[in-house]
Amino acid sequence: MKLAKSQTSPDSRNRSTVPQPDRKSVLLLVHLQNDFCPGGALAVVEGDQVIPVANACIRFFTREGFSIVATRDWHPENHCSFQAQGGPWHPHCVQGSWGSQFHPDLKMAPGTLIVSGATNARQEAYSGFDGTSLEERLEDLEVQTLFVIGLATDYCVKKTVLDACRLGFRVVVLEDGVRGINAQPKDSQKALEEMQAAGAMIANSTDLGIPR
Ligand code: VGL
Ligand code: ZN
Repeated sequence: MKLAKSQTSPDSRNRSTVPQPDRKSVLLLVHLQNDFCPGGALAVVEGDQVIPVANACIRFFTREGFSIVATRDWHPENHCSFQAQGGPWHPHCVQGSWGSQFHPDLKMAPGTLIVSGATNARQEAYSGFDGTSLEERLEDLEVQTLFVIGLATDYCVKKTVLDACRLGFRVVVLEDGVRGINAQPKDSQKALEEMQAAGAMIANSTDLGIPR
């Protein structure tokens, strides 16, 4: 029997080209912390809108028994990233502060591995791999593919994804699950293009067949 063309929706066609999560995948949640959401010290416009996307992915990865890792920006209060020390940013994500806590609507799953970054006061660190055990932890889990959600697209998401590509991981950035600072209006778009040029795939959480 011949199938009518209309039986292949654009959505299902796209889905087949996006890697689907499996046992060797990890959901990587980058800096879903209060200070990067509206009301926070370094608020990203619509930063909180990625939380429901993250929650849908968390539910799916948890149900399937796949790994989840959450990075957090975790600065000592005298960090070189802050203006008082000559850095570019207002103080944010100071260890233990309200702003450093994960967004209250984030449904963090038990067993989520938390990786704290930028803990060395004298060193800026935007990538989750920089000065952390993230690479070793992913290797322990035999991870091949990273599905990435988080804040901010043009800083920590970008640097983390570029490192992951360089380290040989397959990387899928979920575009509906990231938002950027956009100090310059097109920074987030440029960041996505840079990540794609480095080998990352840009997809949508709806490409993963995750129920919403
Ligand atoms: C970030 C600026 C300063 C980020 C962290 O998470 O993208 N941006 N610290
Ligand atoms: Zn920071």
